[in-house]
Amino acid sequence: MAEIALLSAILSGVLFTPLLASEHVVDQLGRKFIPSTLNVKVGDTIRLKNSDSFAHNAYTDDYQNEFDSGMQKSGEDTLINIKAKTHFKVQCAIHPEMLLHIEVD
Ligand SMILES: [Cu+2]
Repeated sequence: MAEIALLSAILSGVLFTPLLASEHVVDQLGRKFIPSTLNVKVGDTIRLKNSDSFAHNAYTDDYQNEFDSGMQKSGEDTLINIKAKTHFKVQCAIHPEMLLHIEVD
């Protein structure tokens, strides 16, 4: 019976999904998100780096993937956890020209 429960858990993706979750890296450099578009999956993480010599404050208005880095100093990393299947934008509160499109499959 334990084998059947394990097998059905694997088939339903309960155990499989975490193994497939991956981390994507996006840099903030020259007041740009690099890359500026990204395809990810629910459960993935985006590591947002800051290679500029000044601070950024990345955030999104998307309520399903709510995120606000606060003041992110030069050289610091911040993580975005992908929770919902949607297309959303990440912007910088300090530099309005910065735009990152994230498509969640
Ligand atoms: Cu910025």
